Amino acid sequence: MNRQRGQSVTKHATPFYNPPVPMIQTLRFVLGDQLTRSLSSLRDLDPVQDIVLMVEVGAETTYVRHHKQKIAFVLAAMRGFAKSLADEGIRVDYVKLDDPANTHSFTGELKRAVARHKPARIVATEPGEYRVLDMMRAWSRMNDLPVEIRDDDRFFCSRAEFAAWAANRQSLRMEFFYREMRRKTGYLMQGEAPVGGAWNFDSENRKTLPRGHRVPVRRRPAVDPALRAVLDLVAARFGDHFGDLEPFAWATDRAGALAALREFIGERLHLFGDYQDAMKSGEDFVYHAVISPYLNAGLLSAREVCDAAVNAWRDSTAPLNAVEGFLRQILGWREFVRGIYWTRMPDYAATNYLNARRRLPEFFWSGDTKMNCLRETIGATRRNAYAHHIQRLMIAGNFALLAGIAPAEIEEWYLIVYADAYDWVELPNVHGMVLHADGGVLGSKPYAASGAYIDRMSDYCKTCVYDRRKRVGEGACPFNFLYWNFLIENEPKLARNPRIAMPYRTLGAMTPTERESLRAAASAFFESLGL
Ligand code: FAD
Ligand code: DLZ
Ligand code: SF4
Repeated sequence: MNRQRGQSVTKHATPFYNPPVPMIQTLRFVLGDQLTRSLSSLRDLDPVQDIVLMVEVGAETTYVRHHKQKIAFVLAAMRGFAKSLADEGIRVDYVKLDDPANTHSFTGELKRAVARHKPARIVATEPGEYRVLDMMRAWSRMNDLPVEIRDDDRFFCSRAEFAAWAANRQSLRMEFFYREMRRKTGYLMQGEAPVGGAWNFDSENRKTLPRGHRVPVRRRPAVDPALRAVLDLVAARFGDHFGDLEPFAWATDRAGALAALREFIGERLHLFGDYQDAMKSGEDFVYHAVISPYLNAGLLSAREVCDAAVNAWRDSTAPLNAVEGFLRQILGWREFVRGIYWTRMPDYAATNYLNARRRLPEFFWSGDTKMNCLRETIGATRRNAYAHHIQRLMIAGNFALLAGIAPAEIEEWYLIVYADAYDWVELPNVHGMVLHADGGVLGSKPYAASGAYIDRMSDYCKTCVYDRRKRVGEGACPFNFLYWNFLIENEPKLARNPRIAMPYRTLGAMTPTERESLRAAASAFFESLGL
């Protein structure tokens, strides 16, 4: 059969046309988080001579046991993207998860595809995980073919550019990197100076939600038949994974992702700055954008998101503190953590500066804990495969830091439970920002906080069985004694850090008996959790 240009190809285990006419020149392998039409590996695609390979494989769905919604999001988005390529007249060889011949690994499926199509070469875009880059590096030898691995230029800062910036710097601080990115892109700049005369409006951005304040309701996309099929597949195959599958929280195509971006810019961006650190019971999204899965999988580009935010400031629909605060997350933190990941891996993941060794408590999976802040955060995570930044950092992360949970245990949890989690972004955030396991490469101090911070930024403590004002004794908030116990346990490593000098001064003023009672409260707590 002579395949016409414009005919799409899906789910073939065996050669789908015979003989291949015309010869396949280039096999372009697109991964599940590379769903962007302008992807570097698709850029010079010739619809006549080239074929795009996309594969749903068991190894990726279960190398960690992802949240059900994460698997459904990635598979539905992959299928949608493959269809959009096919609609454009591009030939796509798409291997589905339930294909009986599926070998369930990237390498195995590439090998089968090479046998099917006999391409002259393979082109791919570099992956978001070191684990997969390692695989890709073996593909040329294994298939006896040239394999070109192209830069992933969906980021403002290339890996090489970050490495050059980082070289010879004593310490890598996000703030200085971010300023470079502002200068490079010209976002919110007036010549060499930042618009508004400051790089940062954080002092305006720490408000709590006023009593009775109603956050606009985030809309959920409708479930169409294609998504229904994926949801049913995930329910049947991954029913025992963490998290609720429905109601499903995510759009799975570019149109839906763009609608979500528009909704954020129109309805929430203006208060993003004010309430970016706020937490409230029952408010799973507050004023956050809720677009990270779309950005990371390629349904939205970082540039269009930043453009949209800056345009809202130009149109006076969002104030500078909101737009700068938002830009800093994408142009600053997102690019910075990626740079750290690729300049420091693979050694980065193996560090454990604070020698944290405890196991992850079971309640991180069940949500069954009396600590209201953690129950809220884990509950939201189960419902949506999402928690906002402050819940990730100051509730779940803070607990893991204070309790000395082993980095690998809590990193796996984050990689599993969030729909936006890929190693390049999850690992530096957890390993560096939360756990300080890198000894200060990513941040100058650990974000350790007691119950007072959580009480200030949320309403969680009001309905909690624990008393956030009590350090020890009956009903004392665990974040309090764990906080002081953490400072005591890590005194030799942290006491000289000028950024946490103040709590160490308070600790220094405590009597040995007070210190001992904090240690005893923490020990009893760990014992009660079997840690
Ligand atoms: P908003 O708060 O509205 O921010 C806008 C965008 O900025 C986000 O969509 C995201 O792309 C970017 N961003 C903000 N903060 C960061 C950051 N620290 N690092 C990288 N990008 C950032 N983000 C992920 O995309 N994947 C992860 O696996 C991930 N794991 C995290 C783990 C921990 C412990 C912490 C503290 C943060 C983690 N983040 C991760 C960063 C951040 O929490 C999420 O990007 C954010 O919550 C996504 O929701 P949003 O789109 O509503 O973000
Ligand atoms: C997360 C994920 C899942 C669940 N499944 C697939 C898949 O079946 N096929 C695929 O190409 N990608 C999947 N992904 C995303 C990959 O894990 C991701 O592309 C790599 O980790 C590199 O970042
Ligand atoms: Fe969390 Fe403590 Fe507040 Fe309870 S009292 S919600 S455990 S910080």
